[in-house]
Amino acid sequence: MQIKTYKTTPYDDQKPGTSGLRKKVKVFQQSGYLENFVQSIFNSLEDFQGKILVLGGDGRYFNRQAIQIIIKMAAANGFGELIIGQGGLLSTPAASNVIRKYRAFGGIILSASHNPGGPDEDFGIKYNVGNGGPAPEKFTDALFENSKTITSYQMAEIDDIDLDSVGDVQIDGIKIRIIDPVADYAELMARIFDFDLIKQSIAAGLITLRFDAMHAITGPYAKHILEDVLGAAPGSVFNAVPLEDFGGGHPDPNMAHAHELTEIMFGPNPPVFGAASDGDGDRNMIMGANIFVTPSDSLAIMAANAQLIPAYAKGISGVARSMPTSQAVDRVADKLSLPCYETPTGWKFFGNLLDADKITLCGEESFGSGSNHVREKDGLWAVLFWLNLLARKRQPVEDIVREHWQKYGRDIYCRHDYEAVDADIANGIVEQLRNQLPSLPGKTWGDYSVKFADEFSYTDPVDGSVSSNQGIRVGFANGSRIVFRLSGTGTVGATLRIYLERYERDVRNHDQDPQVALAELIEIAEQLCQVKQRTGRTEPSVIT
Ligand code: VG1
Ligand code: CO
Repeated sequence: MQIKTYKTTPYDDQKPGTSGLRKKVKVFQQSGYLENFVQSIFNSLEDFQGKILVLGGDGRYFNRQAIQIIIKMAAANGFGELIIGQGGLLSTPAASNVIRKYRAFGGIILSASHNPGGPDEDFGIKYNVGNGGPAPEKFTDALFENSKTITSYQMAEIDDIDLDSVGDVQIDGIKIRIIDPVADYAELMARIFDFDLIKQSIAAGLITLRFDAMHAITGPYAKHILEDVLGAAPGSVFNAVPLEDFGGGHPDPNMAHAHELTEIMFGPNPPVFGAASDGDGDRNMIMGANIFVTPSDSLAIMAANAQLIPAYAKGISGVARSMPTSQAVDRVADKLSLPCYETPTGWKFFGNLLDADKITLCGEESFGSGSNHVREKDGLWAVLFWLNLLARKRQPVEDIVREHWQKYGRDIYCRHDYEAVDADIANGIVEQLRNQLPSLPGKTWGDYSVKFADEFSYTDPVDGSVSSNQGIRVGFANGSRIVFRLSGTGTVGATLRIYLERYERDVRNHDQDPQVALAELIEIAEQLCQVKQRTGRTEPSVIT
């Protein structure tokens, strides 16, 4: 194999965020930009010669071009085998599964997840390690350092690979396998859930469903599993063909962006169950007839009912949630005497806990949940979990949620995002919040008296690594909480996220609109951070 070395100069902005490097496509199209980042990944790895690298993406604009470049670079750098999803496609959870199943050294996933796609929109790339999970911070820090000093990258002088034909090709020292992106994943799901029972419930008309794939990667996965295997009516899965620009929308499964599904579920004659997934298939939104289940509640309900699912019937070892996720799952863990961990935002922090079997289930408020079956959050897995639960319980989604609240109380929750805020203003807000922390305890607004105020820092219980500055927490004596943090996935300016939560034990108060129930906390949050005042905005860009 002919290998050519190209001289390059470093870019100074290749620091991975919450989930890899995300930038505008135009940034990635700059000369050597993608190549520098990929070579920096390889330069940060050791002992991978001759081993397997998994490669796939969410199919967004630039996916195919990027894959051809990465194939040539992986070949030049000495990988022995590449496993690539047909068409260059692999959902994020499917990629995690393929890495694990074929004992790959690691994988490169091309995705900007829920961010829009297209020539003027976003692209992303991240490296996952051998356990199938996102590389830990130690690795991404080293990668960033390498990207600042890189002087050259290597490419094999080979032709573009046909990504559309399943099968193996051997090119000099490297084997390239194009696999069906859905098959291994579908087989894994069939091992976790009671497919026969779900199938019967669908056939009997007990479960009717709609799934919005948002023109993104889960289309082919959901169509195959929900319609072909489980027998849901044709058309149950809609927006099922992945498009390079996701049809111009935000492939983000929440009521703001998945409005088609929301209209169906709150419209006339809604089906029993509704769900949506994001650009790369790792997020999920769960709905029932006339009800939206918050991701934090969904995680808690899954934990409380895990024994009804075949793969978790023997019990779960523990649970974890990201810090801004509501405390609903903590209450379940408490009742079941299970360990419960609070981690920083981002799936990479769950990896060690899952590997060490300290937890079985985990989730984030940002529409992400998962288990030890892979090392990424998994949208369709959550959907199948709920379908299995519905088939077992034979109750409407709403009843399951209300009964859960009756038993554990309700953590009324919402998140306000202020997107594309000027970076200096956003940093000023955080700085100012940080400065206020020592003076906050004891401060009182009506029923809300501050019990603690700090900046979240996490010490990994498995490897002892410390991650600081993970968000500002203000906790109140009545159990309510406000969290402030800056997003690490955006590509324009800064995004301030404000997470609000209030605990309500009394069943008579469970039927409240979160925006109303949380009004006082929303006002306190503004007094603390003054985002409206500082940006001149009157309301958040998105409320979820
Ligand atoms: C957001 C979410 C976080 C999630 C991350 C990646 O990060 O808040 O919970 O893990 O996206 O999800 P941030 O830093 O913007 O708040 V995905 O579906 O983009 O891979
Ligand atoms: Co995603």
